[in-house]
Amino acid sequence: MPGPPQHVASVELRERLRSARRVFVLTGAGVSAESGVPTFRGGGQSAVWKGMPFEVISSAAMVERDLPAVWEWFDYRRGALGECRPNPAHLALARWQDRFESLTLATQNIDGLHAAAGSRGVLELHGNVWTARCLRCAAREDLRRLGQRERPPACPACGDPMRPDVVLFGEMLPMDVYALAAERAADCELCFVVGTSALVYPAAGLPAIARRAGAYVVEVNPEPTPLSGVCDEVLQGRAGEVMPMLETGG
Ligand code: BJW
Repeated sequence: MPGPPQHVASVELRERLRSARRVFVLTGAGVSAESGVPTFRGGGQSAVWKGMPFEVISSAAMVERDLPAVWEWFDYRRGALGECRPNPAHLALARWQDRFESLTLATQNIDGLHAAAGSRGVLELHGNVWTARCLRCAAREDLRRLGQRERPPACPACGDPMRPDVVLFGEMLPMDVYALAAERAADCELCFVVGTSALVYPAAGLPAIARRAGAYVVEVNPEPTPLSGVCDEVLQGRAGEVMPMLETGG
C-alpha cells in the first residue's frame, strides 16, 4: 500500500530515478491540461458537445450513423488544439529520452503534443487527431497535408470516405501499438502514470502489468484515481510542476 499522497518524491523514488534503466510512462489528458487542452472527465463531470456526451459522439456507432457529425466534432477539436503548445511536463518527458537507457512513452492523448515537445517513437494508443484513415483501404493521410475541406475527405488512394484516425469507444486499439506498450510495461523497472483518470481500458491496465512484473509504480495526478491505492507512490500535483521537479532529484 502506498503512503499518503505526497508533493515531493520520496528518498526511495529519488534513488530509483538514479538507478533505473528501463522506464515506462503512461500519460493521459491531464498531461496536456496545462497546455489548455480540456480533459474528458473532471469534478464528476464528463465532456459534452452539442448536448451529446463524448462517449456518444466519440463512438464507433456514431461513425456508422453520422460520419459528418464525427468530422465536425474533430474539426472543432483540431481548431482548439491549433493554439496549444507543449508544457513543462511534455518537455521534461522529452528530455527523459536521454536520461534513461530505455524510455517508453505511451499516451492515450491524440493531440500530438508529446511529439511536438520532441519525444520520439511515442506509442499513441488512441490514435492521432491530425491523421485521417480511409474507411475502405485504411490508407492514412496527414490532415495538414491533405488540405481539402471536403467532409468526409476522399481518400487520395482509392477515393472512398476517410474518418479521423482515432480510437473511439467500442473500437480496437491498434494491436501492434498496444502489444508493444504491454511488452515494455512488463519489462520496466520504474513506471509513471501521469494525468489519467485510469478509467478507460485497456490503457488503464498497463500500470498493473508493470507492477505485476515487479516495477515501482508512481502516479502523478492532483486527484485520486482507482489506481492510487495500488501504486507504490502517489505524487499529488500537476504534471507541469511535478515532472520537471523529478528531473532535479525531486
Ligand atoms: C491532471 C492535471 C494536471 C487534470 N496534471 N493530471 C474493461 C472494463 C470495463 C470496460 C472496458 C474494459 N475493456 C474495454 C472496455 C470498454 C471501453 C472502456 O474502457 N470503457 C470504460 C469507460 C468503462 N474501452 C474501449 O472501448 C476501448 N477499446 C477496447 O477495449 O477494444 C478491445 C481491445 C482490448 C485490448 C487490446 C485491443 C483492443 C477503446 C477506448 C478508446 C477511448 N477513446 C477515447 C476517445 C478518443 C477520441 C476522442 O478524443 O474523442 O480516448 S475516450 C477518452 O478517455 C480518450 C482518452 O484517451 C481516454 C482516457 O481519458 P484520460 O486521458 O484518462 O482523461 P480523463 O479526462 O478521464 O482524466 C484526466 C485526468 O487528469 C484526471 O485524473 C485529472 O485529475 C487529471 N489531471 N489536470 C496532471 N495538470
